[in-house]
Amino acid sequence: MIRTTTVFLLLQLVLQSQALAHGGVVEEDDICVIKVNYLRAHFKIYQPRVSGHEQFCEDLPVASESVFVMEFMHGALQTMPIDFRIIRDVTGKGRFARMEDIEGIDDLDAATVFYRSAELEPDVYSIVHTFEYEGDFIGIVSARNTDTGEVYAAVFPFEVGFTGWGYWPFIIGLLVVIQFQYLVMSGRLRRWFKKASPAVLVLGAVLLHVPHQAIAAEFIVTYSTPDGPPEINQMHSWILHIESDTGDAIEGAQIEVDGGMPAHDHGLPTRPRVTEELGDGFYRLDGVRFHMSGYWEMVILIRSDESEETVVVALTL
Ligand SMILES: [Cu+2]
Repeated sequence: MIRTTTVFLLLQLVLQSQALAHGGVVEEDDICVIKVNYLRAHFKIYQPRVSGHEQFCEDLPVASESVFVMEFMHGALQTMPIDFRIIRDVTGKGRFARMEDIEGIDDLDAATVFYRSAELEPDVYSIVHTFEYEGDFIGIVSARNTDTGEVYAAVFPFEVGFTGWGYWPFIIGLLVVIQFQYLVMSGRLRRWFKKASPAVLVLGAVLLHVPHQAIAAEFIVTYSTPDGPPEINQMHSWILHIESDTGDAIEGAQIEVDGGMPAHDHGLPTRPRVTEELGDGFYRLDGVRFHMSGYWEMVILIRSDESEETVVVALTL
């Protein structure tokens, strides 16, 4: 009887904590979507210094450098200047804060921890903010329709220092204790230990070595990243090496680089360029940046005196 009551109370706690409404960011099919009025954008946050490529929807585990990325799903957002503000939650509304609550703040600037004034971005909007401390914050994204002057806004309350565990450790701990007590009392534990045979766990690890190489009919392109492996949102350089299929270094080639994520149907966030020919078939490619993890393709167009070829370099971040 006691057991039933405990479990019932705990269930109520769980249901309550999950019923809390979220703000302008919602999860749809495992991806986050931010709704700025009727306009939608993919939304994700990275904390590259602490959790690498892991993506967060709104709540962040620690106070650290955080990269907020919006990819527009609606073309109209490309023509609308967007500003981005992060404030401490001074509304007292927590998860339920709305635009009216933001408008009711006396001194918005005093509560603001980050502000980027309105700017146009072609297809990806990103900001970087380093949180100095944990707590409750509210993000406000506004987009202005330059024709009508109308302003659309999304308000999303979030927490920094969010463990995501809620009451779960407490609940699991209690259930373990209850179950253990039950087993001990019924004498089953001793019998179970006697029966259990030693289990051997074999972990198979397959290391896939993917050479940094793409092969076309005419040219073989290899690349290296002298500053270490590419990190999300980190501008970096590549050193390309181009040789013919017979192994001769290709010098004096014209190289153009494009690319993107085929699965997401978007291009590169930057326009990388070859800035220097280093000789012996080596070229420096500057301005490479990947703003999210996943499968990327770099499409490299190479023109030499003899031929012209497009080589696709695939990489997964
Ligand atoms: Cu993508």
